[in-house]
Amino acid sequence: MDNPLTHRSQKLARIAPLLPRSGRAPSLVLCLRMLSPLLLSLLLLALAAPAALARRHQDYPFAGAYATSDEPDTPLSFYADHGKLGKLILESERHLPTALHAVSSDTFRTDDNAVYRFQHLPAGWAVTRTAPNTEPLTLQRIGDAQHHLFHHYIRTEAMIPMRDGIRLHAVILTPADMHQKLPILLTRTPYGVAGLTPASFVGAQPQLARDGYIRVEEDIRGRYGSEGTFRMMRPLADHSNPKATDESTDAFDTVAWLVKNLPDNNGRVGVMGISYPGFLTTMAGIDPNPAVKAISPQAPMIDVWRGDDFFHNGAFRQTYGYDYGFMLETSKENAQVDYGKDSAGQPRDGFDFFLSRGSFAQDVAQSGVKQQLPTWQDFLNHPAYDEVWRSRGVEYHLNAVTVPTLTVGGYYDQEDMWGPQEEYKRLQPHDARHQNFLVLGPWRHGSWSATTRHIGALQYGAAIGEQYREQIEARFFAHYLKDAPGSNATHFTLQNTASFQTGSNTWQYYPQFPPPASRLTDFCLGPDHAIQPGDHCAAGSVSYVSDPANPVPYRHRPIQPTYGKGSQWYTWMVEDQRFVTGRSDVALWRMPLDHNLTLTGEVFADLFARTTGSDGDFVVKLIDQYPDNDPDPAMRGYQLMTNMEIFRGRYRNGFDHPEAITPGQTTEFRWSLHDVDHVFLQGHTLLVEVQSTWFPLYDRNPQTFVPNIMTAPPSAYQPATITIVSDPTHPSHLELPVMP
Ligand code: PG9
Repeated sequence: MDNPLTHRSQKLARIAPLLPRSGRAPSLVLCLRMLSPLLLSLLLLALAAPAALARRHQDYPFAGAYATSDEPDTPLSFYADHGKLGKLILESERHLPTALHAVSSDTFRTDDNAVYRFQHLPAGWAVTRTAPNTEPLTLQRIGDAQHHLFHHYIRTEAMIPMRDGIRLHAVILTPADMHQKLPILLTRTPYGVAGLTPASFVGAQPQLARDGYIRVEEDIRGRYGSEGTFRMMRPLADHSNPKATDESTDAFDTVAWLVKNLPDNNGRVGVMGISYPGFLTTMAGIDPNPAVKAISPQAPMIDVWRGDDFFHNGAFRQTYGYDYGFMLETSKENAQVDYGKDSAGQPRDGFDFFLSRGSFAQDVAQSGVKQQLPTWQDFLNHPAYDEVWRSRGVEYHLNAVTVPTLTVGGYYDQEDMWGPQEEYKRLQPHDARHQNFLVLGPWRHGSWSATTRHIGALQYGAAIGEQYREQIEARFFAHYLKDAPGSNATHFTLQNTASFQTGSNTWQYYPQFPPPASRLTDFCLGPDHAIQPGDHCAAGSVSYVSDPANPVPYRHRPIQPTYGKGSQWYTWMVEDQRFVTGRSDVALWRMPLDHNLTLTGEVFADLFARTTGSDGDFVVKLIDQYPDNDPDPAMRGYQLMTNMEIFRGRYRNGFDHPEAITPGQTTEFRWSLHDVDHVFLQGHTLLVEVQSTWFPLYDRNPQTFVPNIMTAPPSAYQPATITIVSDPTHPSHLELPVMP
């Protein structure tokens, strides 16, 4: 898309040589003689401009900056453009100035059919935006229009040869208005790069676009415009074989080609990406090309069996595995899964969709997909942690900080929360040169790149996405990549970890994560549903019946396809748990707080449990219950999860060898609920919930041991009574990282 600001400055540059160069001002008559009739008319137009300007401003009494109260830091600005015959221009930090089409005096349309309608309300001007497939949004006028700096990026494409002759498709944006050598910023992705334009770069990464980089995005093997065959999370090849290829060697070859072929690059390359592209970024840092000087893996998937997208501790993520496999492998381009319609003709609730089918083998059989999808086949044939999954585990290769690494993760990442935490932990012992950095915040998957002030009902009280992007990410890349880094780079001072702590709603900076002061402290799940600090647990037990025919939903129903229209997937981890608390199959323990309790570090669950079944799942949720008189009406009584995780009982003695549980025998299960940085405030209540289903996020454990749950017959699914035991020899407890 054109950048009108750049065009204006180019026109000025063309006129400039006609203006007198001497210091003395020429007479007006001489000047008029020098001018051609065309220039003369331009001059007369300019002299008349103030009157015209005033008139145009009157035409748009609503001109100004508009924002929602939720996100006041990212306003949209509307103003008259005098160079475009007074057209109304829309601009924001993320939106190149664009002329709108007038539909009426108060309604305007963009080229892609978003409609803006202005209204004067008692509180002032407001604008309502309506667009195809999105909810209408109303923004209030908060001040004068704001203007931003936009570089003039030129877009080109390339097919980049790899060492085995396969060519990968890339889109390249080069700033035409910057006259120094610039670094390259590369993202590799399976999601398609054809949509990369100057406008999309500004839209996705306004700070980096403003700082000026040669921006490159590349389709990985077998996806979109690239040649070759796609392989989901392609394992690392043997790098001693010069012909072997993987995502690491493809990154290496791409960087070599870019540095050699792109004019005016400064020989330094940064690699970044979120999620799958985050994993690809981590891969670019393994045996990296020497030109790679900084990487930022953001929400990287590190091990899809142990803690990221497809399984957690062996429990299969049924909706995600089904939907994502369909999306990536039924076509070379993204495909959208559909759960069909219910008997009333409404979109079918995913809860019913998966419950009616039973096991994952039934999902595959009834999917209507004719070809065998490789990843679905892997799920069916490799339910345990065997070589198929282990070979894809990136953690085993993270034994050197090869380049400065800024890992970013969300405490509420619904897809890859484990990956960034694990990547940082694996690299930290190798960080002799202080180049391993971590940023954690209460974000959902990748949302540090978009939203700023809130997630669901939870308000951060600050524009933390914006703060991260400006003060950490942009400075990190400028510091390590730019020749003349300017103010951005000189301010990159992150000591090791930045974490936005919820509860106190403050940024905290630690020399490492968890900080040295954090102490793992036991809290017993005691009798009478009470949580007791200390490791001497009083005797007692809590039982519940878990019935696979009536599983506990993991989020409010109806459940839409993961990335489908209106999907509530993105924020399910911050949903108010009151919708399941009180169910007879959800066990609950409480501890009212008469002081602030700050937890910073990793949380563990250590349960001693009996079941009448021969297999079973255990879900533990750590919850901050807000008081009924909380100052924020939306949070009164709210049950906010801070940590949550599942464990599939059959894997208690090793992920690679599933074993039946002996019915009636008290057995220990211990697993991580991941990192936290949260202040449970005085007056709040600490809750712990234990349940044995979390559906359909996780497939149901039949609770009768079968060799492969993916193909479990209907008869295997049986109710079981589960008892969480507490006594001095079986101290069911949580280990919480308490700060002094
Ligand atoms: N969570 C997605 C993904 C990453 C890696 C493997 C599979 C899925 C993603 O957002 O890219």
